Amino acid sequence: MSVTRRTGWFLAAASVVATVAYGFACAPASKQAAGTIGAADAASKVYVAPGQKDEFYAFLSGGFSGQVGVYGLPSGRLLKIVPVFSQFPENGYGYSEETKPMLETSFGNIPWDDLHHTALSQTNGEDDGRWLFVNANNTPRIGRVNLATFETEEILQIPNSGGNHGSPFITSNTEYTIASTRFSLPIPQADVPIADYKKAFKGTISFVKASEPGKMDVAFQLLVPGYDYDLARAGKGPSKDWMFFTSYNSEQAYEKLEVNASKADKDFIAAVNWKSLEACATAGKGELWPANYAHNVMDEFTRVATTEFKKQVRVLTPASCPNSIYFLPTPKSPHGADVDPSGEYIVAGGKLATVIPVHSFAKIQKAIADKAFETAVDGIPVLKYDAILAGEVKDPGLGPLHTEFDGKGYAYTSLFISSEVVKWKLGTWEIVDRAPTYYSIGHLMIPGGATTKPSGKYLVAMNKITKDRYLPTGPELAQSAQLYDISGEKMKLLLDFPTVGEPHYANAILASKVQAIQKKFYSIADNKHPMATKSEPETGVSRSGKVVHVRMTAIRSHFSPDNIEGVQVGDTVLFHITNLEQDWDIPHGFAIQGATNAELLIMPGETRTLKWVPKALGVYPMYCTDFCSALHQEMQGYVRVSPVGSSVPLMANTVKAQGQAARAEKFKH
Ligand SMILES: [Cu+2]
Repeated sequence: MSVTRRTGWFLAAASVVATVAYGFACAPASKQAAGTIGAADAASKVYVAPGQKDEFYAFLSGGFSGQVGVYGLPSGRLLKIVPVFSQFPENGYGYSEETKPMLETSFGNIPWDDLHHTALSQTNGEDDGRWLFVNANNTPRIGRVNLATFETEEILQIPNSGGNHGSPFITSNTEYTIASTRFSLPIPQADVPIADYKKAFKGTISFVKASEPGKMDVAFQLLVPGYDYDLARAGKGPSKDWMFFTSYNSEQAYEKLEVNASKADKDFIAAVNWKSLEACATAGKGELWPANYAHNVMDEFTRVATTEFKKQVRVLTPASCPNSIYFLPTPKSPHGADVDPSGEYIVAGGKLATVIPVHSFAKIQKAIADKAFETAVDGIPVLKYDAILAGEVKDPGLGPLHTEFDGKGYAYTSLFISSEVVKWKLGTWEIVDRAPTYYSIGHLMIPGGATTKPSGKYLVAMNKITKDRYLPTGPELAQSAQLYDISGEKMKLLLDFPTVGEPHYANAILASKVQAIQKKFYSIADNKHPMATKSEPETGVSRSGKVVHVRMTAIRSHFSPDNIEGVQVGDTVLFHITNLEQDWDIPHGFAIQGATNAELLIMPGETRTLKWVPKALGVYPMYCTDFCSALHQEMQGYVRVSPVGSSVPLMANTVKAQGQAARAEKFKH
C-alpha cells in the first residue's frame, strides 16, 4: 500500500460530573494512614542494596512529555527516559538527521505528542519482553520500542482517527496492536457543519499488524457509530479472538460533553471479533479508501530512519462483515475495559457508575447464539445487559476507572473520585480490602496484570493529583506514582516515587526477561550508514556546493579530524560522526557552538549526523558532551569559518579536501 518514499538528505454529567472534575478526595496526611505499614518495614521492602538490581522493569507513560520513563521496581528508581513522540535534546532524538524522520507525519514533522498507554508484546498471552508499544494521542500514531536497545524503532500514523486514546492494546500473540478514535470525525475528513455530528461523524477502530518489526501496517479499519472510544483490551484464553472497546457519549453530543454526554444510564463496550474482521479483510471485503499516513522505520544496519507515506487503507463496516461486532450495554460512561487472566470476565470501569459491572464472555457467546438482543445501532446488535452480566461489585466507591488482576483470584480497581484502590474477589464480587491513594488515582498497574500470568506482588498507582506528597516545586508539583505490596491479604503502601511527565498507563515485566536480550553496542562491521567512517584514515572533509560533509570518528579521547578549516559563512555543515568504540556504555557526545538543534549522543558502533549552519565568521569550538575517559576534557576541536568566497582551502587538520580520497583509498581495509 506504499506509494511515495521520502528520505532525508542522504537517502532523510451536570452535578455528578462537576464532582468528577473537581471533587478529588483530599485524604488527611496522617503519619501512618490506613493501608500503610511501618516506615522501616516499608523501606526494607523497597530497598535495593548498592550493586543489587531491581526485580522488575516498569515502563510508565510520560503523558504530555511524549516519552516513556523506565523505572526499577520495587525501588522506583528512574533508569532511563525513552523518547518516542517528542524530541529529546539529551540524546539528539528528533534532532539528528538520522532520527528526524521518526517524527514525520502527514501534518509535517511534529516535535511533540501526548503518550498515554503502553503495551508489552505478548506470546501466548504472556509478556515476552521483545517490544513496548506506545500510543500518541494528539496525532494518532503507534510506536514500537525495541527492548534490546531501549530505542524507538518504528512509528505508524493512524489515518481516519482523531485522538488515538484507545491504543496500543495488544492481542495475545502480538498479531495486532489496536487504535480506536476518541473523537469521532467526518470520515473521510470533510468540510461539514459541526451540528451535523449525528449524521456525518463516525468512529474508527484500527487493527495494526504488529508481529514483524519494520512492517507495522493498518491491516483494516472498522467504521463504527460516532461515539467517543476510550480504552480497550484484548481477550485471552477462550476470548483471545476478541477485543473489547469502551465507548462513551452514545448520546452523540458535540458540545458541553460534561453534561450532554452523561445523560444515558448506559453506554457500550464494543465487543469485536478481530478474527472475523481479519477473515473479511483477507477475503477483500469492505473498500480500499485513499489515505495518507506516515510509516517511519529506523533501519537496523544503517541506523537511519526513513519515512514512507502509505496511500490506502482497507475500511470495513459492520454490514460488510456481519457478526463481527456487538454492543454490550455498560453503566455509565465506561472508561476502562479489562479482561481477567482466565479470559472469561470483562470488567468495566464506569466513571459515573455506582457498581463495577462484570460481563461474562461465555454469556456473551450464548446471548449471540440466542439472539438475545435489546436493539441494534447502525446494524450492530446490542446484547441484553441481564443476559451477559456475570455480576456487579456493589458500593465500590466513587469513580471506578481501571482494573488489574493478581492471578490469585482477585481484582483491583482504581477509584478516581474516592481516591482509592479496592480489592475484590472474582466470582463472588465481594470487596475484601481498600487502600487510599494520594491522590486521585487514574490507572493502576500490576506487573503482568493484563496478561494470563500476573505477578501478584506489587501494584503501582498512578495518581492525577500530588498535593502535599513532595517538596513543592512551584506551580507545578511533581508527578506521582505509588507502590503497594499486594502479596498478602491487605494492600500495603510502600513507596511514593515521582515520575517524568504525567503517568497514564504502565507495564512492568520481570527484569530477567529483558536483561537477557540487551544489546551492548552496535557492530562497527555491520554499520551500513552511507556516511560511516570505520577508521581514522578514512575521515575527512568534502564540499559539494554549499554543503560540507565532515566524516569524523570519535574514540577515547579524540575526534578525528579535530581541526577543520575552509568552512564558509552560510555553508550547511553535516558532521557525520562514527563512534569507533566497541564496548558497552561508551557513547560519545558531540556539540558545536552556535548549533541551533541539540547535541548528538552516538552509541558505540553507530553513526549520527548533526547539521550546522554557521552564521558568522570565527573559530568555533566543538567537544564531546558525554564524559568518556580521564582525558574526556581533552576531547575537543575547532572549526574555522571564513567569509563567503574566501580562499582558505577546505582542510581536515592539515590535509586538504582534494587529497583525502586518495588517502582514504590507501588506508582502506
Ligand atoms: Cu568522549
